Amino acid sequence: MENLSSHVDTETVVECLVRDGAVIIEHLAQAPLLKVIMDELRPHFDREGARFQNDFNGYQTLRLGALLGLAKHSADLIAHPQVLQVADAVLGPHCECIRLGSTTAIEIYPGQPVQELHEDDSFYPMRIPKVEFQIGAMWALDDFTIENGATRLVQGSHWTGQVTKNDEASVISAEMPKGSVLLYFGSLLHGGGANNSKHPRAGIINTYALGWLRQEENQYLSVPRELADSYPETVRRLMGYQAHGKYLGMFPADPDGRWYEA
Ligand SMILES: O=C(O)CCC(=O)C(=O)O
Repeated sequence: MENLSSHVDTETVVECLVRDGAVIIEHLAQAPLLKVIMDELRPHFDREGARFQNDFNGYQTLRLGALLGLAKHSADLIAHPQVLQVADAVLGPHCECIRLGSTTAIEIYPGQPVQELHEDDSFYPMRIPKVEFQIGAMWALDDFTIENGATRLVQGSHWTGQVTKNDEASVISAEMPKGSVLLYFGSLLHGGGANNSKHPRAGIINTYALGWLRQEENQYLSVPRELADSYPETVRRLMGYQAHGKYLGMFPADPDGRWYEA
């Protein structure tokens, strides 16, 4: 898997992603933005983060979902232009527009063992040859190291890739500096690493899916309408306030006026 610089062109990122199922772009977000987001998340993590603990998520891990309802500045990562360009390039040929799937903040504490390897898109009950349904963008809010639980993955294990699945021997760790983003296909085997350090490791995973698929998180019911309306148009469209093509999800206030064309 490649660790690319933030000056890389979209074509190169896509090439690596399609080949390996995952790719890192380093230093794409600046420290002040990450701090603001973490400050917004902190009270929610402390109040609610443990509610999501279970065998899969871990018992030494705090999690939060539906981030647009909790941390306004998470929108800057969700609608990061370089990430959206990659998502559009990969998913765009198979849909009219892409949509946000889920938004999850994950803080892995010391003592957390490895998470089971899994595919993020396994709730979709079928596959279409040569089509990836989803891309994940894992933002490092701290440096990600093998010691503190960097995301583990099986390079090439994606649906359109080459590697036989469940190959624990070929697991690699997505080590990356704070502010970097790991882009990976929804069908790629991956999971959180064990945190053997003395400090928590925080990250945010935003997923993007083909626009005609049901979104993993229901943005309409998770984010109050006034708050949704306060986001820039790109974010609102990603949330689903936009029909897919002329008919799917049509509604009177469609930003392209398609309700009246239907
Ligand atoms: O925290 C991580 O590094 C990955 C977490 C993950 O893949 C998940 O919870 O679905």
